[in-house]
Amino acid sequence: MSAEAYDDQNIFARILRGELPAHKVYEDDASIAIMDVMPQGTGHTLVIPKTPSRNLLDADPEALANLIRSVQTVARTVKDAFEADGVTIIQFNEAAAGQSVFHLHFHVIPRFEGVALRPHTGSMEADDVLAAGAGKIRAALAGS
Ligand code: DGP
Repeated sequence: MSAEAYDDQNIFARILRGELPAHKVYEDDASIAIMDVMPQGTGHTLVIPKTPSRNLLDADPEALANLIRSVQTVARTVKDAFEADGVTIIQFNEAAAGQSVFHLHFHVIPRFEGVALRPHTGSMEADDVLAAGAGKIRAALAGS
């Protein structure tokens, strides 16, 4: 397999197939959003397309266009849900750039004045904290 091939055994592909659990907060025809288990900040959410691609570089442009709409929806929702001052969007392409799961995804991270991001792929968050955050996002989506 070449370094740039898509491997359908990656963690997000398995979550999309329902083979692994996740705190899912959003779903539409093209994407899901789940809580990141190693959050860089409160409410760190991942938006993941259902269409397989390794990252942005090999993604179908139409799928990307659909995905960015979901990213905007989730960004607006998490900003409201956590009463954040801003939202950081991050997306890594290949290991050299910091990518560790090779299925395209966007990081959506609520930001608060004076609060720095925690390290990328740092420590695992407690499951009850993730569940509570997911509940807030679902409630905000239901109210929007
Ligand atoms: P990256 O590929 O570098 O953009 O980061 C992948 C992110 O995915 C990282 O923030 C940690 C997170 N992550 C890794 N494994 C899992 C998992 O099994 N479930 C969830 N929800 N997130 C994961």
